[in-house]
Amino acid sequence: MPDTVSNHTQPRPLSATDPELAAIVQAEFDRQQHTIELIASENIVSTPVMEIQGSVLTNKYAEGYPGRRYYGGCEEVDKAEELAKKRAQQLFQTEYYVNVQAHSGSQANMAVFLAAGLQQGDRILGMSLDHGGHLTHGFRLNFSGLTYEVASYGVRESDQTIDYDALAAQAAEFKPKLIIAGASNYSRTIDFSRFAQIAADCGALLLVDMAHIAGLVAAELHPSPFGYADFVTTTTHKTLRGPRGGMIFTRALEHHKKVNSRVFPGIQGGPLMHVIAAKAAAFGEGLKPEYRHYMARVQASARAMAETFIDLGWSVVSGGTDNHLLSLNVWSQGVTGKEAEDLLGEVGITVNKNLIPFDTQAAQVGSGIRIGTPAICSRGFGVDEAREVARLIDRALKGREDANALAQVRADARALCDRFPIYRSDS
Ligand code: DSN
Repeated sequence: MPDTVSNHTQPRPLSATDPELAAIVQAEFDRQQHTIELIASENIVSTPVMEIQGSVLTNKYAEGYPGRRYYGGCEEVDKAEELAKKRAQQLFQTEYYVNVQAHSGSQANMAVFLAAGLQQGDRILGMSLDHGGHLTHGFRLNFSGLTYEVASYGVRESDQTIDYDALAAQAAEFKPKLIIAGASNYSRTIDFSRFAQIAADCGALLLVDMAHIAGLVAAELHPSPFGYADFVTTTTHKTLRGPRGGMIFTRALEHHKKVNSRVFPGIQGGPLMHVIAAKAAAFGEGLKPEYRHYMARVQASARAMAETFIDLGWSVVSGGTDNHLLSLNVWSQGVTGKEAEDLLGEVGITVNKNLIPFDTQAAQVGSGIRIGTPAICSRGFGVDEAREVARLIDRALKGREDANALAQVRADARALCDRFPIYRSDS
């Protein structure tokens, strides 16, 4: 039938327009509402961040940068992008230049590699994925590993922390053009001043990818990379509790100009203006004292979980945590990472399996699980609840052969979630 009169912008519930998708969204909401979310890179955004991403800003094309767009009608989205940039600088107390258009952390890093002038086959030095690094820091199947010649550094076997002396020797020998600091599964404080010295000594540029710890940096609970790094990248959806996306800071104006042109038109087209505005909203929330309290709770809760696991006889990689995550060596009690991930999923606790340093298991199995506290703390958990979650994990893994014990853990996990609902209508 020809569509001559209908106006599809008039509000109608999704359940009426697309019941199939409405059911998927509802089921995902129920999953998040009733499970304990411990994936360290996830979080639960505020209602303003959620609302802005679903706003009319999603309709706007705005290739280019504020004041220099390739489309008309960009006056309002220009203001949103400028606000995001200004708040980003305020949040990290920095005068570094900032690009808030990167669609993701991977694209932020790709733009930096291009802006740093790396040519195919040039050398980069990043943390090994097996030791807690990140795909875009040189993993052989990622663009970074496929394009550049990569050397990887790792942690010391004795204490499972970064071996800066070995790193310095490796950098002096390998002579990379770019050194990357930052990780996705490393629970200890990173010494950016040492990284900067090592980079200076071998003539490399320094990229700090602070994606995991950005919230701790903003809250001054982890030393800042600003003042040390040539480039700082981050995602905006992990500890920063914003929309999914990336962002790039640069110390030098020359690098900033290159980053801008490598992001657009280099690797991206139109920026996601609804996401950029939601980034501004998240950074605004990050500037409030409540956010600092939240991040302190995230850090204290991770510490409390690590202590509880150790008290219960488990081994924690590096013996504890300084940040928002810990890496639990489940193989220390005869459970593989995959078994633990699957088993915990069945009792309503979501984690991801991970390799631990010097792991002997295959990557798809792993000896560890990564546990992060940002999402549980966003729904209101604190140190007491975090300890309770550690005890639930302990009960599930140790009681894995006992269906009654597992059923009890599932009921207790659900009851804990019920005490801290997300997106309540009365909040
Ligand atoms: N994949 C992300 C993580 O889980 O840490 C990193 O980008």
